[in-house]
Amino acid sequence: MKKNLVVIAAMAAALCMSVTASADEDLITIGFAQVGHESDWRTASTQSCQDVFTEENGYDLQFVDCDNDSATQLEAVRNFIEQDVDYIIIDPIVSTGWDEVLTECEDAGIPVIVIDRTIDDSDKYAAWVGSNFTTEGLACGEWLKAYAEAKGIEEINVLVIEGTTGSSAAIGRTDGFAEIAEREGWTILDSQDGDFTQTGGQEIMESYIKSYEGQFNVVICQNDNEAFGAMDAMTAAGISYGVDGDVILVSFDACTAGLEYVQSGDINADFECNPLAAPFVEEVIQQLEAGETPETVVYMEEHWYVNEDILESITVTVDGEEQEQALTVVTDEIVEAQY
Ligand code: GYE
Repeated sequence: MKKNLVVIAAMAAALCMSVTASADEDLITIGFAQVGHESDWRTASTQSCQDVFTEENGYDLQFVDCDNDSATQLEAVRNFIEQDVDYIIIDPIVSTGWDEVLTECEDAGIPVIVIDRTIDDSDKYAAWVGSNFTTEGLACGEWLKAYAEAKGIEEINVLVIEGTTGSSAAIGRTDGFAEIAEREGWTILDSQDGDFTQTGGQEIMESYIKSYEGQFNVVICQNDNEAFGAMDAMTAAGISYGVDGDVILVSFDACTAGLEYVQSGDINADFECNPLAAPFVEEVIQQLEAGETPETVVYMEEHWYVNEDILESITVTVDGEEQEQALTVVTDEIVEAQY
């Protein structure tokens, strides 16, 4: 009797294992080489993928936080090839140095989907889902022009705190803004890398204050976390900023905390970059699964947020085409609904 029980238990265990194994085999395996954990934006981006690519939804997600290190990111992709995952998602820390490893993915027959930042030296991927960072930089410049006019501010002396050097997000935002600054004859006193972090933003702002105190009236931070650091540095130095301050403070991302500062008037304007790409990536994967050809370029929808109701919209010219977009005054509902 005892012996039989043991046999039954063993059979049950074997059955159970084979059920799990076949369920696992049905899952689509995805390797995701994420940039790191440098910002609120990044946390929201990671969460978006972890929410969508769950076992319940039919996925097995292998997640690697590359801690803003390009070598780690290349290694992560190569490990995914070795594991023979079904798809690889890459958010490229920097925009170059990709062709070799993407060729290896192609040779292994693993489709790559790029999200957020772009890869600029290879086209060996199935699709890209993200934002137009140059448009964001242009929008920031056009807004500043219209805002300064509305406020009667004639001289514009800017300090820029850039994002990670070599990332397409920093390149696009820098170039877009610089195009308007040049057209308008503004002075960009300095433009340095704050690495998209709060500490980076604070350190760069502290050194800017030492070098340029009294000479600047605009600070452009290329993400919210840098803006929080810059605010701390300016507060400590007794420099006022925001809607009632001496310095116009502008940011990108528009995550919850950033929007709270727009609402309180500490940040004048925040140009959204939408991190919730995973549902669109899933669509691409499902199309590939069905043997269909997905859209190769998918842009996220985003808003431009302000504190004051003095301008209605901004028009930017992207690749010779005019695009008008409304400015949105931040409300409690908007803050609550944001990531
Ligand atoms: O703006 C920043 C993050 O690549 C668009 O990376 C993204 C940027 C985002 O660290 O907060």
